Amino acid sequence: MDVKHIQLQMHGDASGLLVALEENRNVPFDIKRVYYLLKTRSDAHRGLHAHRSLKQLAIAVRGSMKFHLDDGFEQKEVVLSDPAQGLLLDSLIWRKMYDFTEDCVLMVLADQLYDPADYIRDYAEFRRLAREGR
Ligand code: T46
Repeated sequence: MDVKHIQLQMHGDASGLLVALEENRNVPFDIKRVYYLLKTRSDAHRGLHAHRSLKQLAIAVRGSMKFHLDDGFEQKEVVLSDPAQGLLLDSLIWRKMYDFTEDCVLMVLADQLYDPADYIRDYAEFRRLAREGR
């Protein structure tokens, strides 16, 4: 599976660091929505779904967490722990998020507004759609 990371530029001076996110520049889509997950329990398993068409970029701006990604053929574990590294989450990728550190803040940029109809929550349906797409 081709897992795409985006390396973000850290602008730093003696007083601290800054990372800028710009649509269709370092973020490869129109940014329609931003949300973040925080205070996630370390034993929580979130996600457990795929999206029909949503594209997203996830950044652990603080702390660390893991993604289990599945494209219907292969599975991969990805650790996010670097605020200068974005993980591109394409459509039709089943994801589970887990192992959040207590301080973790996971920020996600999305190319669409929130739409519950875009979620695929049944793994068998996801796998069928993912395999039909190839
Ligand atoms: C994803 C992973 C990485 C909203 O009202 N608006 C929103 O934009 C979102 C994302 C969620 N919600 C509500 C819906 C639920 O009542 O927030 C609650 C928690 O959402 P959910 O259970 O979908 O959260 P996660 O952490 O399982 O998944 C989220 C995103 O939903 C999903 O698109 O890819 O983070």
